[in-house]
Amino acid sequence: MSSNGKFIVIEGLEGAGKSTAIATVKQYLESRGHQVVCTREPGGTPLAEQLRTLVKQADLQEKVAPETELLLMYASRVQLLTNVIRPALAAGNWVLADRHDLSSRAYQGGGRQLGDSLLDTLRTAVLGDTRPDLTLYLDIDPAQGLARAASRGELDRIEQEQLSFFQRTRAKYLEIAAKEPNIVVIDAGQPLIQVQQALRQALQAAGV
Ligand code: T5A
Repeated sequence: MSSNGKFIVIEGLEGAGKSTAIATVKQYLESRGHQVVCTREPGGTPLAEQLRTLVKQADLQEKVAPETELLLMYASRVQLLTNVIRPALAAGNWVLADRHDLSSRAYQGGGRQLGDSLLDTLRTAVLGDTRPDLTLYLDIDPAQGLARAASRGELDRIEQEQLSFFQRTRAKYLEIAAKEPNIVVIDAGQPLIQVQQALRQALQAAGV
């Protein structure tokens, strides 16, 4: 927990509606007088954006090992935490993040089936005591989310994974959310207007 600004994260599978949710939450926070800094992961700094391009690249001529993928995500995250998130919180801004550490736990821990101990070691080393105050997880059936993502055009390397990968990822998201009280599950399969209402209710319930 930060004693200055607060750190809010939006999570979910591809096509869950994270970009749309960011706009809703940003407007809500700004209407309450908060200065909001938006981030995305992987990415959000010049080096981290290069890592994002690499990790999403679909036409690599080699297999990407799950551990490589995980380390690239955390390399990007260290840059963002160090150069953007911590300075913004310390300056009293609120940080609104499009994905953060929970994505690695769900995609690499659940989807890629990497062990908890590797994830826990990296999390401890990279995050320190910078943890989200609130995470809004947009839960969607993977087939529905991927259909939304596919309607926008070409799929990146991760989006080209089998449905079973996204089913494992979703199961991990839900498993973690059931255990951690600062993660709120929002049904993202509803019409947009209802998702937006659920987001505002979750923010109100959290006292934001
Ligand atoms: N990744 C990331 C990891 O594996 N590990 C990690 O640690 C991290 C940080 C990042 C990729 O990297 C992986 C996960 C990802 O594969 P990304 O671009 O950040 O990639 O994430 P995506 O999930 O691919 O982003 P998308 O843009 O696909 O998803 P969004 O933002 O959730 O979806 P959005 O808001 O653009 O909406 C998609 C479409 O659906 C419509 C929207 O209008 C849009 O057309 N829509 C709705 N339609 C009907 N009803 C609703 N309720 C709707 N909400 C949105």
